Amino acid sequence: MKPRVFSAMQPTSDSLQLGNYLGALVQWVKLQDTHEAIYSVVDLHALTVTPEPETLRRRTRVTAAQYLAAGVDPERSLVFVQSHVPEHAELAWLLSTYTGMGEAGRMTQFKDKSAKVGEAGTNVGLFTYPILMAADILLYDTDLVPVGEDQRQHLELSRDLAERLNTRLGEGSVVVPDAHIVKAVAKIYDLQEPTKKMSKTATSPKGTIEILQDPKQVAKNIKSAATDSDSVIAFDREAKPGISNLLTIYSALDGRSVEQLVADYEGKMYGHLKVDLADVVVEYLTPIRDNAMEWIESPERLDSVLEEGAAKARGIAGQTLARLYDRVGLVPAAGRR
Ligand code: ATP
Ligand code: LTN
Repeated sequence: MKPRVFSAMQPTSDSLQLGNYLGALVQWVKLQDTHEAIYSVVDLHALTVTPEPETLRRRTRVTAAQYLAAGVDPERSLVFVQSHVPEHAELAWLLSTYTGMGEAGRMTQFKDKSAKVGEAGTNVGLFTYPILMAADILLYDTDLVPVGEDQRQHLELSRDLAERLNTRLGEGSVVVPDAHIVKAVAKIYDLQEPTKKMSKTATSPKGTIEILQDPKQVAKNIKSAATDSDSVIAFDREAKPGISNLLTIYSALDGRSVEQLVADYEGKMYGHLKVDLADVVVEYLTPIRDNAMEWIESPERLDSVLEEGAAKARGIAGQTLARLYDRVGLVPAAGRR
């Protein structure tokens, strides 16, 4: 039997951004060759930012379309919407009773996001978000979770919870998952503020490269990326974050190593590199965007992939939840596996 991989993204935007793609999605596609893969659009997580209902529905489908367009193959992998598998919310409740207040309170993403919206705008769902994420992972006896660097702490919590369940409820309760974080692309930075991570929900759209964006805008954003005032093309994360980020993106898409790119651009100006990189990115994203549009324009085909994915996911999730409900001492419900 192949080891299992699980990962997910929130439908919080009308397009994924290049960091989602390079940090996570590229790995998702690769891992299909060696793993049994399960990928979800986590709409319940997205509720923590209280989206408009129609917006959330649209973004859920658009996010799934981008998984498929990027190369997630529904013949080999399961793709489904989190809320279609009710076991996620059920296991999250169980896990919340195994999570310490202090433990949950240490999550830096909660601290950052709640600081941004202020106490009045912060809901309890934002606080328990990492517990729902642990439920997503543990339901599928997941071995490997491909994510970007920002998810490392959440993954640690999932591992701690898994180990705790195995200690308290007996070995074999759940599989302890490993994070799969590819260092070179684990954190793609904002083009305008290259010390902050690129994000779908960034305040300045000029700092983001969106997968579904108009190619002209993509090129414009790259050409106006913030770089330092000297003009030597070199990789130095601390001293030259802007150009280093562009080199990282360039290398990931073009196949040349960062060292090779630095050698190839010796004596050239930042402008040269930006113009070339804009071409590379546009050329790379065009077929993905076209493919995503095809999926978006055939919602029945997309929904049928999601329906089949959810049915199969429920089969696995139901077994895990039944095992854990039994081990914690719940009386089995009639008709429940
Ligand atoms: P939001 O702005 O809604 O927080 P996001 O753009 O940060 O969204 P997520 O849905 O939180 O995206 O992340 C989906 C996946 O993409 C995760 O595995 C995450 O680690 C990865 N990821 C997100 N941003 C980056 C980035 N800038 N570089 C590398 N990986 C990233
Ligand atoms: N929190 C993740 C999204 C996410 C996830 C998961 C990732 C929810 N559940 C399970 C991997 C495995 C994020 O990227 N913000």
